[in-house]
Amino acid sequence: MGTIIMTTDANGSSSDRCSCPAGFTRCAGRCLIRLDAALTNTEAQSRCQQRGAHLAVPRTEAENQCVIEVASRRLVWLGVTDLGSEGSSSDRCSCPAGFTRCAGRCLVRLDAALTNTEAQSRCQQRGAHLAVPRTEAENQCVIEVASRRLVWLGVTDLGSEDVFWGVDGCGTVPWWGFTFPDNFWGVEHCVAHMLSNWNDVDCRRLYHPLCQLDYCKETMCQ
Ligand SMILES: [Ca+2]
Repeated sequence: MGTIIMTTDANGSSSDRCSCPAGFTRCAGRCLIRLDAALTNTEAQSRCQQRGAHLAVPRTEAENQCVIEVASRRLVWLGVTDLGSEGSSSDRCSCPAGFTRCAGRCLVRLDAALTNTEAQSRCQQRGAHLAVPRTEAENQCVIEVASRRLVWLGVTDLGSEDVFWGVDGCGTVPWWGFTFPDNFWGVEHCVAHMLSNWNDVDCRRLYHPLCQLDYCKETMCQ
């Protein structure tokens, strides 16, 4: 028996920044992998969480086809149980250890001070990406988890000057501070979250990564 795990931070767009971690297959906007160990359901879920993922929960016909493909005729665990209440299913919308669940996202602030590229890479090692808040509630979550530190967000205008885009391949809803973005000295193409606002800054500055997992998203650019 194998297991399937899935993360939701890939996206159907053509952006090459929107890719799956090594070993995962990208399918219908998800990242899937079947692990070869034969495990109980609890062990399987735990193994997925170690990779920043969770047992797969297909919600569309396309996603179910992806599971069939990646399962490759093996018996696999899905992340659906009625352990919470007999007869009802739950997809265990929970966050991995260390992450805070807020507004349907899982967020964690890492303590290292890193460049934007290093910070994104550190998040990807946990199956996550730099945070891209899109609603007032999500911005409040960022403020809370950042806890008055300067943190990197997953938003840049590296693709096209002054067109700020999420590293998850989706557009953004900005919370710029007064007079920002100003592209100061012509080198500010990354976004840091400072107190409650966004500021465009040089990508080489050193801030804390604020990583986000999108466990409970129903659609990719929600
Ligand atoms: Ca810029």
